[in-house]
Amino acid sequence: MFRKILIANRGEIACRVIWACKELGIKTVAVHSEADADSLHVRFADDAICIGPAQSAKSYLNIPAVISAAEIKNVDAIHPGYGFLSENAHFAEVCKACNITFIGPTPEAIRTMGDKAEAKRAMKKAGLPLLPGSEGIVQSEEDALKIAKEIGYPVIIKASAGGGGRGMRIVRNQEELLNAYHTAQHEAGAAFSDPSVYIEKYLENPRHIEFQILADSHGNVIHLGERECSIQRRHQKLIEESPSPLLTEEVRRKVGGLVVEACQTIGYVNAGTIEMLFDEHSNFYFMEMNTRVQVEHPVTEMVTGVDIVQEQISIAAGNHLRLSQDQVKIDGHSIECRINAEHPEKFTPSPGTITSLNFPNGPGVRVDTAVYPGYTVPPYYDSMIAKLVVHARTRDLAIAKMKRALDTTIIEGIKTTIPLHQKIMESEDFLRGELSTRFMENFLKRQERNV
Ligand code: MV4
Repeated sequence: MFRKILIANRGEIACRVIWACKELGIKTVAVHSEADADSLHVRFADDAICIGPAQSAKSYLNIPAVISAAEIKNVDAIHPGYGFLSENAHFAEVCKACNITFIGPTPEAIRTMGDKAEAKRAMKKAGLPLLPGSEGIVQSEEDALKIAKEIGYPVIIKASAGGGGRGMRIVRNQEELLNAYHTAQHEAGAAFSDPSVYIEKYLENPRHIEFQILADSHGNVIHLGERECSIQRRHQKLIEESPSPLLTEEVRRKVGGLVVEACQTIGYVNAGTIEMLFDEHSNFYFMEMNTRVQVEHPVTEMVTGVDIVQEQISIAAGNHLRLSQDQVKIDGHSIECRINAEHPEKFTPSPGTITSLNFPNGPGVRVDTAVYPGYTVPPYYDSMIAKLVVHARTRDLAIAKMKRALDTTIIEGIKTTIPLHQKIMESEDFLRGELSTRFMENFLKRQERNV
């Protein structure tokens, strides 16, 4: 096992990784920007080092600064968390060249999955179903017109270097296509310095369901079931749950088996998430693979009892998975609400000082956070300040517990998304488990009518 790990991240996920290291008996080194000197991850780590000014580009994204910190502190490995350098293939390569273990997949796997068109090609070859669409990137206007005509409208144009919904364009008829094609290319070029786009059939009302997998370096792969992530706004997830209210045990077993086989085929190692779209008939299609630990990993931990971050570390140290597929049992139901420092209606950031704070607790309640009373939420980073996670025997009981958890949370001094979550927990569609990617759109429309 490793002796000492550097955590190349901040906030709740840096704390989460430190929890795992402490339980595994591994020493930790925190890195922080000048704005984060008073952060909890700095307090909880055994050692800490400042790597630059507040701006992420000069600190948490600064590869030479992170690597220098790792060398100065003589660590064996780096855990990248999510965001920042976690899906940067070049960073994983630099770690390797410096004899530091990157806790994650190989640079090659990160690179393949980072190119969304390439990822689809690889996963199709490995046996996962795809939506009808272009094979790889669209090369010309003629190509775009021909593919769209073949698969039929509506279609969606996506940036190959994008992912998570940035730079997408829905096209409803041939007249709109070329305009959308050029706009999408332009946006992709500006945002990712890569104008490549691909086309696929647009599903009107799909569900976003993702499977968590774990793979060791000895060829063993397991899945930990799925997470339902359909409740999103501006392609930011708000609420996630596991299991999905839509999947039967039979479908879970079938899709789980397929994703495990696909990951075995491509030789994937470490934790990964297979994002799928499901239609109303439980047809499913591979969309993207995320090669990092995800924000919403706790709901999977709650229903399986598996510590995903500990497994990531153990796998990176060359150990075998600590459980087999038969030992994975999905027990009860878990829901996560992401609490953001935002105006709950306008969704604009609300940084500032937390003057009063109480988090819920009790059986089946987990809070992943890095804030404390008197903490000032800086304006430089993501606005998520806490994840409220509950676990209960059934979905209804989990919803009741989440309502109670939200009602007993106090965060004063800044605005948060708690009031929004409280309303969603009361909404008919949510209670019925009628979730789709249209959920928030419909919910917000109803809200407007009611005020
Ligand atoms: C789609 C889609 C419908 N058809 N792809 C991809 C990334 C995600 N953030 C949005 N994505 C979508 N891809 C096809 N072929 C619909 C969405 C989508 C969506 C997905 C999940 C949750 C909310 C969403 C809101 C709008 C669109």
